[in-house]
Amino acid sequence: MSTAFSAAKFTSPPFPLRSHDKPLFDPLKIPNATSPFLGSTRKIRRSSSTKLNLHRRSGTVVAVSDVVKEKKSKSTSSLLITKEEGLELYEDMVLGRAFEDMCAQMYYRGKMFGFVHLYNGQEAVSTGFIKLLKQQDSVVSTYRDHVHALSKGVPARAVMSELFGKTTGCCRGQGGSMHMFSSEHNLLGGFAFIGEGIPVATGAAFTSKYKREVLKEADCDHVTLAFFGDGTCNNGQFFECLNMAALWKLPIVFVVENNLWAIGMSHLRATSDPQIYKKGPAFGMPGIHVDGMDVLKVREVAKEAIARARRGEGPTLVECETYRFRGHSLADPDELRDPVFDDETRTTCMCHGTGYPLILHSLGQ
Ligand SMILES: Cc1ncc(C[n+]2csc(CCOP(=O)(O)OP(=O)(O)O)c2C)c(N)n1
Ligand SMILES: [Mg+2]
Repeated sequence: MSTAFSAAKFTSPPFPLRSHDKPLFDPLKIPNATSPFLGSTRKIRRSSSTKLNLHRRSGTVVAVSDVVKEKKSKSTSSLLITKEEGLELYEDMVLGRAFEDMCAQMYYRGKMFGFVHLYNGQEAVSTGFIKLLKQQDSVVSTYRDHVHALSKGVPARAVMSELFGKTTGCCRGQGGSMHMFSSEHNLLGGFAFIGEGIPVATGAAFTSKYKREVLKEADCDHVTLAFFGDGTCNNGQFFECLNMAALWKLPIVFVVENNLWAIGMSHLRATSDPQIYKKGPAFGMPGIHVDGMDVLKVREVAKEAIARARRGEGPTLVECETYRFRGHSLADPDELRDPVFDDETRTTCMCHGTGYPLILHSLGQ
C-alpha cells in the first residue's frame, strides 16, 4: 500500500539541514500572535484566546496537497475491515469501558484505594493501535494504563486483582493502578512519573534493533509502542527520545493521546505550539495527526506506522486527538473543564484540516 508517509518520502532530507536554508516556520509571523499566556482558565474556555491557538492550527500547517489527494482516493478501502476484525475492536473497547466503569464503582464505594486514573473516552486509541500488535511487540504506558493492559491481552481478572492489591494481580498486588506490568504480554509498565516510560520504550526498541542487527536474530522485527499524554510532550524526555529514536532509526511509534488537558491545565495554554505532531518532522520522522475518537482512523494510521517500524524504516510520532470523559483521576472533582466547549474545540481543530482524516505534515513545502 502506498501511503501518506511511505519511506520514499523520507529518503532524501525532507527539511532544511543548513542554517542558510529558509526556515520552515517563523512564529513571529503568526498574525495576532500576542502573548501566549492566556490568563484564567475561564478566559481560556470562553474567550478569543482559544481562537488564537485554533488560528495557529490552521495557519501554520502546510499540507502536501498530493498526499491529501492520494489519501482521499484510497481512504475508503483502507478503512474497511472484516466482520471478525470489527468485532475484535468493538469487544476490546467495550471491555475497557465496562472494566473502568466498574473500577469507578468500587472506588466510590470505598473498596479500591490509591490513585486511579481512568481512560474513559480514549479507548479507540488503545484498541486501534494495540490490537495490531504481535505478542512479542511491546507496549509502554502511563499511569492511565488499565485499558492498555487489557488491549495487550493481560486478563481482566489479573488487572482487577492488581487494583485490589491481591497476590493474584499481574504484579502480585505490589504495583497497583499505575504500575501494570506483564513480561508475558510484553507490557513494560505503567509509570507514575510523566515521561518516565518514554526512555524505557526507546530502550526496548533499541533492544529489538540490537538483536536483529548485532546479534543477527533475523526474525526479530519487534515493535514498541510508547503511549503518553499531551502534557508529557512538554517534558525533556520526550524530545531526547525522539532524537535518539530518529538517529538510530528505532522500531518505535510514539503515540500521543492528546486529551486537551494535563490534570487541570489546558493543552492550549501550556505549550508554545499545540500541534504536537509537527514535532516529529523537526526530528526527521513522520508526524501524523488523527482523530483519536475514531477507531478505524486510528487503526489506519497505526497500521502504517507499525509496518514502517517493522520494516526497519524508523519511528513515527502520532498525535491522537481524543478526550477523557472523567476527571484526571477518580479523586478529581473535574471542576475546571467544560466538556461542551472542549468538544467544540476538538471538532474545530480537526475540521481546520490539520490532519483529518490523515495528513502528512509537509516539510517545508
Ligand atoms: C515528572 C512528573 N511531573 C509531574 C507529575 C504530576 N502529574 C501527574 S499527571 C500530570 C499531567 C499529565 O498530563 P498528560 O501528559 O496530558 O496525561 P493525561 O493525564 O492527560 O493522560 C502531571 C503533571 C508527574 N506525575 N510526573
Ligand atoms: Mg492530557
